[in-house]
Amino acid sequence: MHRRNMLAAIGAAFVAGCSRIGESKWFEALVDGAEGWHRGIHRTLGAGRIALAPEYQPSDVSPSFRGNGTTEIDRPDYKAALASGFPEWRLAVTGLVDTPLELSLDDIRALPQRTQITRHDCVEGWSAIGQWTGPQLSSILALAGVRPSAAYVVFHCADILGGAAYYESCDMDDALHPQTIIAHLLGGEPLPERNGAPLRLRIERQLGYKHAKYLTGIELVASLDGIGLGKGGYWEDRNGYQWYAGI
Ligand SMILES: Nc1nc2c(c(=O)[nH]1)N[C@H]1C(S)=C(S)[C@@H](COP(=O)(O)O)O[C@H]1N2
Ligand SMILES: [Mo]
Repeated sequence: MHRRNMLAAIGAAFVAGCSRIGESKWFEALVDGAEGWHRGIHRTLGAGRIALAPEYQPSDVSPSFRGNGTTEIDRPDYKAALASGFPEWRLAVTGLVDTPLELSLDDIRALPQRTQITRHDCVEGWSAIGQWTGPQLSSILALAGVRPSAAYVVFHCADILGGAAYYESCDMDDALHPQTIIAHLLGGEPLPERNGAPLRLRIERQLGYKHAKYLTGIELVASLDGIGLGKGGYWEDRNGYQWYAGI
């Protein structure tokens, strides 16, 4: 059997088993989000759930982490917020959650933090290694309480490109992955504007365009229909980029 098919088969058996056991709220949430789950199984469930992206040493960090896509937001409100350290910036957590949240940067900094040195790969043909710090997305989702019907997390951004807001999305597998964090520090310093100040997603098993910058909201949804043009991300909608951009 082809390795990928074998993993899918193992994954399907695994999910069926867990579904019967229903041992935790998270498992129920994952298993009940059947649409997204089946899409997930189609790739590499089993290995995918536990595989970590490589992490590097401080000596491997690139001297400067270039910016790409939107690298500045030319709006007076954003510039003023940047200058004052974003005291009023909020990350809204909405959609299929028990408790919608409005998190300030202080709230984000008060959560348990993860620091990881990872390589960013952009489809345009460049890579950089950076040290990112922030809470795991799973901590934020646990605070909000994800409803069983949620299958995807949508990331809303503050920048508007050609009339449409940048956005991205992932399934619950990547959302709950330990290396999926909401970063507020790069190299121990607040994110520079070009890298997505004040908050950006790091989703380390996927390509650069999935790492949404300038985050304003996280929305839990059952389907990606009706979000943007329906393909799960700004570039997925426009250039036919893959929704699952595994590295
Ligand atoms: N909000 C937003 N996020 C974004 C983009 C963007 O234009 N806007 N570009 C994406 C692309 S294609 C890449 S490669 C990375 C670049 O991150 P960097 O600017 O920190 O290098 O951000 C991604 N996230
Ligand atoms: Mo990119």
